[in-house]
Amino acid sequence: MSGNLILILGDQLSPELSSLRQGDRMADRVLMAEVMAEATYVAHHKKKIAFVFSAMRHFAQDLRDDGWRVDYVALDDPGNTGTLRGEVERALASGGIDRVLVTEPGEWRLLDEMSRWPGTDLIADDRFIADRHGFVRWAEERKTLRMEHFYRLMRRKTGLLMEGDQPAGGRWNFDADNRKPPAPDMEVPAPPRFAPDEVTQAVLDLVAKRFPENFGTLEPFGFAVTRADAEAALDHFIEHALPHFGAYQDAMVGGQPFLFHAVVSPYLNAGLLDPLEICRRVETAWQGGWVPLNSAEGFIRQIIGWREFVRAIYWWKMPGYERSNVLDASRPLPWFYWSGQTDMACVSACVNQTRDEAYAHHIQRLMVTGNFALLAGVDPHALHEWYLAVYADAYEWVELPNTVGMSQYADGGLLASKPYVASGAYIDRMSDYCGSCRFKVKAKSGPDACPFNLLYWDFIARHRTRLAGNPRMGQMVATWDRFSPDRQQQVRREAGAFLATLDQ
Ligand code: FAD
Ligand code: DLZ
Repeated sequence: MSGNLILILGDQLSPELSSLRQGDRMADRVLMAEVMAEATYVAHHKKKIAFVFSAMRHFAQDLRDDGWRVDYVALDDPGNTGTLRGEVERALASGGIDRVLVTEPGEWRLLDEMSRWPGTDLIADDRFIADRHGFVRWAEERKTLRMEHFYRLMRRKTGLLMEGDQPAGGRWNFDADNRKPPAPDMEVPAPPRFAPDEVTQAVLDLVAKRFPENFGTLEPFGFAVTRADAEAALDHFIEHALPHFGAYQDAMVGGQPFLFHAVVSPYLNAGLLDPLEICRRVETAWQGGWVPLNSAEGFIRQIIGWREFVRAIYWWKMPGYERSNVLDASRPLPWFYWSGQTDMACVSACVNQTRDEAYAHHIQRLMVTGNFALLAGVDPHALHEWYLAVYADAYEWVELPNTVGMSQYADGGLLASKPYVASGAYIDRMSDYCGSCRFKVKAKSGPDACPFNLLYWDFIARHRTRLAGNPRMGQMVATWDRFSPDRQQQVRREAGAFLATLDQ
């Protein structure tokens, strides 16, 4: 008897996956494979590899329990060829296979490769709300792209937080009520941690043995690796953290890596949770009076707005987007992005937390590590490889546009309407990092000046011509222009001296 081979990748762990929906439990075989090519195309954080392998192993068992015949190739299995192509060829060599079915992979490099595999059908990945082909038609009709316009379409398409054709509460966006600095007495709920079972423990041993030099602390390991546990994590978030999510979305507190964030991106991106289901549960919590509208709306916007928007841009602009560099930034990534050893307390805290948790929340990524790299002129491609490696939720379709577009302005403003740069004052307002820093956030120049202060004005000066033409940056350029020549020279000299220390 013959049938198809359904190849399922490490971020396709969804029972309703399009390839499974086309398959037949009786005739077809599922193939899942841990391969060195995927585990090493960037030097992933140890926790990320452990999360993906353990979630894959649990999902394979779920499929078996559901009546599928699953061939699972573990990394240490004798004969493992090391590549997805090699594993598919091995399966084909055993005979009885008509076609290979794969839901389209989330990264362009794999889609490009698989589109050249013989006998292979690539099936659209419909776990997203926006149709990426439809997005291109929509985008090409406009002069400028703004997420807010796209988001309104997604609200109308899903009906989330809608009252007829109008947004619930009379506004599309409640960010004016958000972005509060951390309150000194706020109580922060810890997200649940899941003790490793035997399957996860075997994976932890494997990762410790095979990837000893990779960045990151492997244990304690507390990620959910099953759908049931991912749902428990979501429930915990909705009950304990979501009510404060909106207000403190941009806050940063030393020793509190998660604050009121959901910490669901690894589960969502691997397929353990479904974006629309998450949003419907959040909407229900708002309807039940459990969650204020500013939190529910802010959260839903991240998922049906930003997450979908960056994915659509990725597929529209790939290949080529990964080499965007309109600001000609070329500095190598400073070593402290790996070691955490820098006197800048904010950068050190974010890198150390990243090392320990394979997690940082959005503002830590955007306004600390991203902001510093942009101000310092770090090569966006080197930074992209860092973000892709160090976070448990990182896949190129979501990481690359966030890094190259949103954080580094390397696409010239396609994704973000202005460069996300800020001086130390922003970090001081939104965090408690500066209190313990050896630099003085209030000092604008001199040996104790916060490097973000020096680099901010140096950045404005270096890119003055481009920024002067941006309506959201013109005021800062005008402020720089009003600095006395002596002050301008001092800032540039001190910024240059600081930047030189990065290259040593
Ligand atoms: P919450 O703050 O609780 O938000 C809820 C959900 O909204 C997230 O789980 C995520 O699915 C979605 N979301 C929020 N912001 C974004 C966004 N900008 N883009 C896409 N989805 C968003 N997110 C990833 O999933 N993978 C990445 O590799 C990734 N790389 C990033 C790199 C940079 C430089 C920046 C600035 C952001 C990046 N993000 C990435 C977006 C965001 O930082 C994470 O989605 C978020 O921190 C995940 O934590 P959370 O689940 O607690 O999110
Ligand atoms: C991230 C990852 C890792 C570390 N390992 C594997 C693997 O061994 N096998 C696999 O099928 N998938 C893995 N993944 C996820 C893939 O890299 C992901 O499917 C592609 O990057 C497409 O998004």
